[in-house]
Amino acid sequence: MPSGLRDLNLKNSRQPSSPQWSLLGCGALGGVFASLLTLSGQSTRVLLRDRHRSTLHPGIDFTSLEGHTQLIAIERGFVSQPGQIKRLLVMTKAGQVVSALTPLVGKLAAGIPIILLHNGMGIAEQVVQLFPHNPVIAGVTSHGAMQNGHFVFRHTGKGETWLGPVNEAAKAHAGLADELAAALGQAGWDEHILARQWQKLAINCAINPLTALYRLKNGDLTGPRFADALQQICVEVADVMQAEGQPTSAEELLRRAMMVVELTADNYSSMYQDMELGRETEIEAITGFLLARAAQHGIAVPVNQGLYQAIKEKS
Ligand code: KPL
Repeated sequence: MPSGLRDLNLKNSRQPSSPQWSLLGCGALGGVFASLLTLSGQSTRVLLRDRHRSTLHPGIDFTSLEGHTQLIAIERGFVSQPGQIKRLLVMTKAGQVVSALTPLVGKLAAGIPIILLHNGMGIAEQVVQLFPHNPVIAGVTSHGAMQNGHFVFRHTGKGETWLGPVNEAAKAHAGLADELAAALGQAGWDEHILARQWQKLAINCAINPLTALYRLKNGDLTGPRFADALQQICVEVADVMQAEGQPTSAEELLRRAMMVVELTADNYSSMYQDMELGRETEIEAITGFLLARAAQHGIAVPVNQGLYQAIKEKS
């Protein structure tokens, strides 16, 4: 038990047999979302891989934004025997979405919505191929989270969350955003989620590789040291976005990125955390996706290319 655990409140120890939410991917952000959903009274089951069968844990050790620590009882299930799934929230790292979902092919009933919340782009299209009879919803979130041990999570930043349809069937599920809002304080539905995904991708291209390479907090990106690099990253991303039919400008992207830098000044980016812990980063789905789109349009993106290579070499 971590020493910081002061207030042992075992919440929601009685779970209904079929939870409202099934969550795949209980990393930092997944753990925080599972905690917030449970605390809001929405039953949540965390689906783990079979290799975790023998790992015992009494629940999630959750520290809120206000610094209040409590133990939350959480139902655990296993991907091989997932039980009845009403809706599936996927919060694995981008690179693991497809492999985590593959065992559920043939087990997930048609019509059950799959909600994808990860950094980067290019994954949702693969999920639609895997599950042609399910509504697929893409989301972006700017909440901050940290994992400080096995099932030990801290909510480090209150952000915004947006969901939107990837396929036609998903358009009937706008109400899911209201349910998430009840847990997170805010969540919205946007039919044009692609635009928000690109905006988030731009922010991640700017913040994540630099903070991971130079081992910095997000807030350390302010000031003259990184001004040129950030400017160049945004110029290149804006070029690609415009070619993709996403109206934007380098100035707008830089302004948004710097706003996030300020709002999350004390946080370590997810890529920083992944590199520190020796985990696979999301560079492929973030900068890698940008490079692929840039290549299709014949646009040179040398600064992003350099950051991509540097991260690949270091991880
Ligand atoms: O999404 C993020 C991440 O760390 O992956 C930002 C917005 C950069 C916050 O740290």
